Amino acid sequence: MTIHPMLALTDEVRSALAEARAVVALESTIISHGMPYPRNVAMAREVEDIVREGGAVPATIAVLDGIPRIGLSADELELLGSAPDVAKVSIRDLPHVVATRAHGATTVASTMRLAALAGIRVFVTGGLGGVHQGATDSMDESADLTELGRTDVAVVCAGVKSILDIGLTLERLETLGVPVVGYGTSDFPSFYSRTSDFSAPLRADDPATLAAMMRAKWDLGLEGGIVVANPVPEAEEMSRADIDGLIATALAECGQRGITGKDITPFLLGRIVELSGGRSLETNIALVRNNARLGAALAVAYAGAAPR
Ligand code: PSU
Ligand code: MN
Repeated sequence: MTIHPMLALTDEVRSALAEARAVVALESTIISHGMPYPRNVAMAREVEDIVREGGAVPATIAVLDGIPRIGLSADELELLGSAPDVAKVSIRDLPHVVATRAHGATTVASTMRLAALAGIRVFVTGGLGGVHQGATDSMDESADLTELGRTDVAVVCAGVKSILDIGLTLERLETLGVPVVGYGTSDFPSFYSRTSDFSAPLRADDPATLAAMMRAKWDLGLEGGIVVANPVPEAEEMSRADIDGLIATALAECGQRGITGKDITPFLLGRIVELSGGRSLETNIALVRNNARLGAALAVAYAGAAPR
């Protein structure tokens, strides 16, 4: 397949795609706005290694100097994780960051779109954006949801955090026609915890089933993504009682300080790390590692199953 001329691919990613080998896209907002430096950069490198160990090629996606990059060098990862002028770039922000030749870290939504442009169908992240608490007034819904409704990429995540309204997020995904699959679980996970108040709408217990779902969806012409909700490993999970208290405190502070829009998620994540004494960061890193292992296995299964 021909690669979009505005994208810059690393040699590793370019040859993997040319040979139809397994490739896993990774997002960059989680690096720049989701975790503190230098743990963020260490996490990003480690996750790339996990994907390689799983037999796939990692493609961390970001915009540098206005150029959408599919795959980053070690220096580029460092820049992204440490430079203060890296914008959080969702779909609506892509034209500006490209036109002004700026740096941008891509969210789930914009990473999905760039991955699909490059021909990558499997994407690993930590948590999805969704419908925010209080959205009936604020109308604050992440563009991650609308993107899942239209772009053909399977997204491996650890479910949805209760900084969001999990029930409304699941409702919106249903409306958008997005399959939401619990991996090895019938519970819908809530990022820091293996469960939530909600069941997973669908369940799969092995990568082959997920890969077959991807083929079935797109062969039927059903455009859009699939959410693979992979619960955090038991040893690393936080109790819902513990985390819900911290989230409530952080949400109240967010309201008091008048933080709105795209700044809400980074603020809440940072405050939860502080309020938990660093515990939530360890859980966050553990779940991303776990997602990278599954994402690699899924990309390998899909590459094996897919005549492209
Ligand atoms: N959840 C996390 N870490 C993150 C994000 C969400 O645990 O870094 C980021 C992702 O990039 C996600 C974005 O796509 O936040 C959603 O932001 P918004 O609600 O502004 O679309
Ligand atoms: Mn928003």
